[in-house]
Amino acid sequence: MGQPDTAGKGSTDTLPPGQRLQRGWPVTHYGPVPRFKPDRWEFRVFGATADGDKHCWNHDEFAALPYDTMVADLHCVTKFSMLGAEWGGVLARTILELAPPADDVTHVMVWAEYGFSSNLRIADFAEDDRVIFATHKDGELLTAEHGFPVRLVVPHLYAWKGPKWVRGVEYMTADRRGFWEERGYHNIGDPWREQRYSYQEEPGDGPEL
Ligand SMILES: Nc1nc2c(c(=O)[nH]1)N[C@H]1C(S)=C(S)[C@@H](COP(=O)(O)O)O[C@H]1N2
Ligand SMILES: [Mo]
Repeated sequence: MGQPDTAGKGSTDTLPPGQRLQRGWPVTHYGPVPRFKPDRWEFRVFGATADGDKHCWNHDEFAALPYDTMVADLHCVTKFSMLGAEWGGVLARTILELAPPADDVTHVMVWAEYGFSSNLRIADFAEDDRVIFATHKDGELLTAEHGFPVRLVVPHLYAWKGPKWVRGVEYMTADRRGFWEERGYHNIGDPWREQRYSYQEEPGDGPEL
């Protein structure tokens, strides 16, 4: 994982190479902002689960899951960074406990509204104890443009690895590229190693394009 090793320590107060500090919090995404429909919303964990079953939470159930906070920085591959936000929500670790993956799971695909997706190695999802399905930032509910009701934050990877408007997690026994990873961004996306583009990938970093 990235350098320096910041797991559990919150903001690094330093910028990864090539990044600049952004004042405020810009909105960056592809496509329209989805409208939240509470009666149809569910958060699904599916694919290679340990028990072979799908696990689903409706919005009330998801909101009742254990709530944690953590501090993390956000680094957009287009070179702006935001430091030191406090995110609140459900840790990836909690989801992994409630809906465990099968032993042979190597990657996850995080799915969002409109088919947006991002793939992560299981270690990137599970081993940094700050990976969080955030519902809040700095104590306030997320706004629609920033991903309400749930967005993923993966502090040690570029921000596209954290979909806004998350609807589910697919456990996978082999790697597959998500939305941006198919469209020219790096399969792993470590900002400390400036893994921005897929042409920088080395053998083993990702499936054939
Ligand atoms: N669903 C979805 N999530 C997304 C994106 C997107 O296009 N669609 N863009 C990503 C990118 S590139 C960035 S930098 C962050 C930006 O989050 P923000 O708009 O809250 O700053 O969202 C990420 N999550
Ligand atoms: Mo981004």
